[in-house]
Amino acid sequence: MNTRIKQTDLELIQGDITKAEVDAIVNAANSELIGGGGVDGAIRRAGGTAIENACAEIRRREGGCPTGKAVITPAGDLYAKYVIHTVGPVWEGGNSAEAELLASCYQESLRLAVENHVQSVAFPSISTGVYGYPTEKAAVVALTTVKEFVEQNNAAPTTIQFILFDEATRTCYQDAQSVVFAK
Ligand code: AR6
Repeated sequence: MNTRIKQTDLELIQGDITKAEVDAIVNAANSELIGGGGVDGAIRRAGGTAIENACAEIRRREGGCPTGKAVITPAGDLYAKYVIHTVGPVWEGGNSAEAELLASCYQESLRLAVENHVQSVAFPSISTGVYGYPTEKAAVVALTTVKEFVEQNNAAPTTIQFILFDEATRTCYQDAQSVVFAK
């Protein structure tokens, strides 16, 4: 399902983000930038050592990446040119600024995309795996934040994809899309 916001096509797709034919893919990383499971493991396996080498350099230089922030590295063997690593919040019940931190992940990732002249970017569903953020809530935050960013930034990427791994996640994002774009 596609939605157009100003110059940007917003696409919800079910699939594997490592296969995305875009300029940059976003990784749901951890603060240490040390390879984990889920989408992080898949991206690092498919991208090869260039990603780990660049993450190691950021660890040495900056100590990692705080929750809600993002860093950018090359994408090694992937089709994409860049991986934008962002660190989502761990779900702790909803009263620990999880929504603000999750929104910040999308904002900071898109800010880095613009800075690096990225025209097309693909996001996974950040925080809704190992980090336990309820997917129906995360989907509303994700789509609202992306919509607002595009409305406020003329240089926003012209294609923004959400690549959702399973059908349940895709359904949550489609439902959220109906709510967010009905406003
Ligand atoms: N393509 C697209 N989405 C995927 C893929 C894939 N290849 N593989 C998994 N997903 P998670 P988090 C979905 O756990 O909750 C890691 O260990 C998955 O089904 O990857 O932010 C990191 O190192 C889910 O919908 O990320 C961190 O320690 C979504 O991606 C921690 O997990 C996010 O699930 C981050 O946890």
